[in-house]
Amino acid sequence: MSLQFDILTIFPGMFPGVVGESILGRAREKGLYDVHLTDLRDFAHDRHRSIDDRPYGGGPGMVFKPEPVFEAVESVLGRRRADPERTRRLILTPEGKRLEQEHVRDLARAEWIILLCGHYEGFDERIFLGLDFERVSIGDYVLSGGEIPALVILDAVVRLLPGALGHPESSLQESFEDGTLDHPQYTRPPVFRGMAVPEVLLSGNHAEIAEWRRREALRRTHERREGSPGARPPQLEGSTAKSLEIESF
Ligand code: 6GU
Repeated sequence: MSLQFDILTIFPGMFPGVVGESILGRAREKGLYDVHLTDLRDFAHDRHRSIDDRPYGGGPGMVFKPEPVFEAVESVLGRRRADPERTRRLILTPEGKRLEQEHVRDLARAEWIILLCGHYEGFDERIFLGLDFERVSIGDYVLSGGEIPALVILDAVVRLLPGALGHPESSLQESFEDGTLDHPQYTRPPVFRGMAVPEVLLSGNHAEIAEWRRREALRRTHERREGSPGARPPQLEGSTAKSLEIESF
């Protein structure tokens, strides 16, 4: 059963390049998912195809009008049947709940994901009141629109679909899946410009390698995520990451 994305945007041209390449491109060729784009301007009511207007009460910027957005959403909803339990409606806005890997895992279980991309100063509030959408942000910084966040969600979700990655374990061993960042990786040569690969990785001792990787992952998580909003505290199991010695080259 393939996952269907519907993306509602005023910039449909931003999507085909990203969707056609790399893991997203291969997964789409394999039929693991598909994307349907809807141009919000097709639902404008005037000959200038305007979808935004000045805010009541004054102030800078423009606001998405309710009529084109409601009609575009209703048109998309009318086009297919899906289990409502497995249908997710997301509005991309910096005021949304910050996206985390746990949320991505949950989205990967859906059969239909509708992404509505915002712009300007935001949406007329009646869009939130009248349409049942979750507000999602991809982090605490401001982007010029919801298209790149929609692509971020698409990428994060599709790579979790069974068959999207070369090795089924790949997505389980990486950052965030167990609440920690990934450990350092090395490949050949063993010494590059005076920097040596840590001895333990060349030892062939799988237990010691696993232990080293676990320790390094915890240390990175501690150093880079401790105290930052949204970080999950690493499981330090008897030692503190700070007291671990820095491996030198
Ligand atoms: Cl979802 N939209 C915009 N415009 N900016 C953002 C964002 C979304 N998430 C983080 N910054």
